[in-house]
Amino acid sequence: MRIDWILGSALVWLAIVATAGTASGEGDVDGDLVPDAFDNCIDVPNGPNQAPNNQVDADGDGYGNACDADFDQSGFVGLTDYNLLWACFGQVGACTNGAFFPALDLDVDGATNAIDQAILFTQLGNPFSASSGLACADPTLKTNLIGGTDPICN
Ligand SMILES: [Ca+2]
Ligand SMILES: [Ca+2]
Ligand SMILES: [Ca+2]
Ligand SMILES: [Ca+2]
Repeated sequence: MRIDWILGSALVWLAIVATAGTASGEGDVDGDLVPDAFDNCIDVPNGPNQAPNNQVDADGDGYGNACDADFDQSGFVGLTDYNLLWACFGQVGACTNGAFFPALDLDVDGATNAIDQAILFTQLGNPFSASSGLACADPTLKTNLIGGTDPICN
């Protein structure tokens, strides 16, 4: 009888721990109102309270603009990415070369400018390391829009 009681208590305790674990798994690390499991930039606020940058992922690779300065999908944020941004620097909307490239607009304010450059600088010279809660976001499967490949996540 006493063994049954202990076993029952243990099961109740396990249920409580499991519930707590589930709750923490549905957290929102960056506090942007998008649960981590659905957040395409887990560590960077880019949710409804950062409108218009609400999970915008212009190149469709599963990583939101807010954390994705790897424009050429090379797995590294380097000089090529910087040059792509610089080619459109100061432009509002479409670039003068006709290649509207909204992925360059990291803060999604409609312009490619010093704000976007500053965000890129925080990632420059490093392997792409953003975290996304989306299952389709795989750095080895990033899509090369420059080469014309269709997006894989949007
Ligand atoms: Ca986020
Ligand atoms: Ca992206
Ligand atoms: Ca790159
Ligand atoms: Ca911008």
